[in-house]
Amino acid sequence: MSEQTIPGRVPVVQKLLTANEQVAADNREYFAARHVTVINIMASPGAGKTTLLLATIAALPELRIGVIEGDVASQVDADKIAETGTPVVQINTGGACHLDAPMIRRAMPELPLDDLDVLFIENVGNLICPVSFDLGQSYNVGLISLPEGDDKPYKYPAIFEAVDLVLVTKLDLRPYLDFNLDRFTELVHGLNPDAPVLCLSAKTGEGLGEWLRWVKTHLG
Ligand SMILES: Nc1nc2c(ncn2[C@@H]2O[C@H](COP(=O)(O)OP(=O)(O)OP(=O)(O)O)[C@@H](O)[C@H]2O)c(=O)[nH]1
Ligand SMILES: [Mg+2]
Ligand SMILES: [Zn+2]
Repeated sequence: MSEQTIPGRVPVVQKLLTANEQVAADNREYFAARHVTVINIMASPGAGKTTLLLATIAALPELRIGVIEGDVASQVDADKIAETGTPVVQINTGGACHLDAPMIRRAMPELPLDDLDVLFIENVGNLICPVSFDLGQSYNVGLISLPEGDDKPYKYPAIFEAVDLVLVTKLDLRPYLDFNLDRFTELVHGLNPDAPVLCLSAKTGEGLGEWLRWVKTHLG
């Protein structure tokens, strides 16, 4: 007998939290209790995530920053961050092409979370599945570098729908490439009308100020 056939009973179908969503919710609560703003950075391999983090750390000495580096293998990115004196944890996924909430939870005891203003998570370089795994972050930021082309919102719509901010990186390469910023911005806003699109070069510093302002105005 289905529940609908029992008089007086209203069937309620509730989405159960997946194991990842449950851990992500716990992570989010833990971060919020410590007033740590968590920014999850998603992009293709080589889009400029680590370079942007290094420029951000150098430009914001007044902020207490921590970093989680996600990579399939190696700790080369974490080593670069550690050289700046910034607390950093490397997560090696051992093959997985995204971070998940339990990985973040396991990294958390290695960071001085009570003493941080902001935690940047550099997700594994991948435009597809990182977006499907909530980590407990406060914000999602998507990076796209000029050499990748302005048609990426057509091909990877989910990431552009999920982000709170889009950063177009490697702006210094603009003279050599045919990336159409107006077309790209139009495509992004077709998917996500509220997401600001900022352009910058971590190499020259052009446009970096707007990103730094965005970070400062989104601290919890
Ligand atoms: N011209 C130019 N090159 C850049 C810029 N930002 C990063 N790069 C270069 O792009 C390459 C990749 O940069 P990373 O910061 O390592 O990129 P990533 O996204 O962290 O890469 P993965 O961690 O491997 O996914 C490096 O050779 C950087 O020097 C930029 O603003 N302009
Ligand atoms: Mg990197
Ligand atoms: Zn994946």
